[in-house]
Amino acid sequence: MKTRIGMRRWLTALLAVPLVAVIAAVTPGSASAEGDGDGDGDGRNRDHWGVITRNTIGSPVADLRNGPFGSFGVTGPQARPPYGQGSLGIHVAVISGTTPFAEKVDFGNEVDFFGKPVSGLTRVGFHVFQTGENISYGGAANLPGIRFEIDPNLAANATTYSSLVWVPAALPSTSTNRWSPFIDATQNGTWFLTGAAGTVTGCNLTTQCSFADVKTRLDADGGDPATIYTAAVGKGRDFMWIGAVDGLRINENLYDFEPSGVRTRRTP
Ligand SMILES: [Ca+2]
Ligand SMILES: [Ca+2]
Repeated sequence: MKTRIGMRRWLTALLAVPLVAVIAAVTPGSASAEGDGDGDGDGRNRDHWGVITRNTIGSPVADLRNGPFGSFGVTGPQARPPYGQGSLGIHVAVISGTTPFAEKVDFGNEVDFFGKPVSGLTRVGFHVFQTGENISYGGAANLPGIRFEIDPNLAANATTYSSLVWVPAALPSTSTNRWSPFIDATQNGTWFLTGAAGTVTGCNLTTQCSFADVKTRLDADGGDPATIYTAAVGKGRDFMWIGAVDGLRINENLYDFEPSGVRTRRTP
C-alpha cells in the first residue's frame, strides 16, 4: 500500500508541472506571454527586415550571413564585420549579351519607417565590404546604396510615389578587400528622386543633389511634407556586385545585420 500511494503522489507531481507551465505560457499578461513586449509571445524580438519583393528583379541574393572575415591576410577591425559576427551579403548578377540583363535587390523594411517625415532623416549611412573584383565590374563607385520609397507630397504633381536614392561616391582603394569605415550618406555621394518628383525638384538621375538640398527641395512647396513608405539597402540595376553591408544607420537606430536576424541597436 505504501508503495502504491507513493507512486500516485509521484505521478500527480509529474503531471502537474507541465500543466502549470502550459497555463503560464497561454495566459495573457503572464510573463511568458508578454515575452519581449512585442505581443507575439514568442519571447524573441520580431524584426520587419527582408527582401522587398516588389523591388527585386531576377534571382539576386540578399542573405543574412556570417562574416565576411578578411580578405585573407587583412587583420584588425577591418577584417571583421563592424558589429557582431555577421552582415547582409548581397550578390547581384549581370547576364551579358546583346541586351544585358541586370538584377536588382532591395533588402529593407516596409513597416517601421512608414509615415515618418523625410525631413526627419538626419543620420543615414553604413559600412560596406568592397572587393577588387567589384571595381573591375563597374569602377570604384560600384557599390550598393540606400533607398527610401516616399510619398513626395508635391503640390506641382499628383504623384504619390518616388524613390529617394543615395548614390555613394567611389571608395578609396584603402577600403578594398576589407570592411570600410562608416560611410556617412548625408555627406558622401549624391542623392536623386525617381519619376515626376525628380523632374519637379530638379534632383534626378542626371542632375543629382546633396542630401540637404534634396530634402529642402522636396518640402519647398509647403503643404503636406514628404513622408517615407519604406527604407532599404539595395543594389542594381547596373553592374555585377558581390559583397556585404553592416551597421546600417537610420537616425538613432543602428541596424546590425546578423545570421540570426536584424538587431536594432539604439545609440545616442
Ligand atoms: Ca553584424
Ligand atoms: Ca509638400
